[in-house]
Amino acid sequence: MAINGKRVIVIEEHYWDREVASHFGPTDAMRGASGILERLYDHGELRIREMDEAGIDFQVLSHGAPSTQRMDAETAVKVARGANDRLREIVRAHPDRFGAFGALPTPDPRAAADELERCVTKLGFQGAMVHGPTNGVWFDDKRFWPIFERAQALDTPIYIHPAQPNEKVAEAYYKDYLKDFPGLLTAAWGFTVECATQGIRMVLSGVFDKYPNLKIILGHLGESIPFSVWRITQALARQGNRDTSFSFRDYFCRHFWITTSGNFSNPALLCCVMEMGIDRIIFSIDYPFVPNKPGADWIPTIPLCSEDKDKLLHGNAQRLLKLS
Ligand code: GRE
Ligand code: ZN
Repeated sequence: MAINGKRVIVIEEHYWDREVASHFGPTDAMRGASGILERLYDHGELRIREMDEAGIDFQVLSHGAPSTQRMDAETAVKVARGANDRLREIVRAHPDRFGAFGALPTPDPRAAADELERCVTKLGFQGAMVHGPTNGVWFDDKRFWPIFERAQALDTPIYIHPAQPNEKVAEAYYKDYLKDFPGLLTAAWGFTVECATQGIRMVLSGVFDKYPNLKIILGHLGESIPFSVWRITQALARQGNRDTSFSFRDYFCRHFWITTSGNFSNPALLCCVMEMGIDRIIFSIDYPFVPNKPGADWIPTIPLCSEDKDKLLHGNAQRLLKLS
């Protein structure tokens, strides 16, 4: 294992749980796409073989979108618990190769906070992942703050992953192109717009003033926020806004970590390094939606020194997720 002699830890690597998936409609993205479903449902052999072929040592597993954000409260609590128990067994079968981010039943925020604690303290997970708004409610809404309070108390990060945008957005923004380019709704753009909005709203909500040690992870090189952080910061501090000394940048660079999932671009990575610093950037693939090989092949081409590559490929993840 290892690439260029370096240990490789990746943290946005998806699987599907059959019970969670049984609650989705048949139109959800990637259903039936060739090779993807097989890999989402492979929790061992094929996955590990493809990790070995690419030189990936350790995957932190998480459910692929969508997840328990789109269920009623009672169902979400039951399904998340079961899925997390099964995820623990997947990790237990290969503890040297897998870690986990749990699913949270955010439709019942207090239960979600308790489930986060159970994931970390009882199941040994590294944190949790949430996929898109919860039944249309953005994650920065105060009703979800008990989850952030618990995350801070546990010193565990929450990974905010995109999900398919809501139907009104899809209709207004994307519909006429979806027949030819269904990817526009998801990874090409729809995911990015919604998840970047989520990240920006988190900063505006004041949740980081209430919980000053709260840690958030965004994938896909920060859902494009690093590219725009100067402009966002400047525009939110112009006259007419609440507070002309408000610094979006300070909150973003203090509370957010980003991963390279599905975004293996040197110019984009260097932009992120320049805006956020190398200590907040974690290599990831987004398997199986993105195959391992292009990510592994990218590594030798990254124009960073060896020490910074160590941080990117394992050091930052080890520190944030308390991994060895
Ligand atoms: C992803 O994680 O990249 C993803 C999903 C679900 C559908 C498409 C997709 O989780 O790219
Ligand atoms: Zn993903």
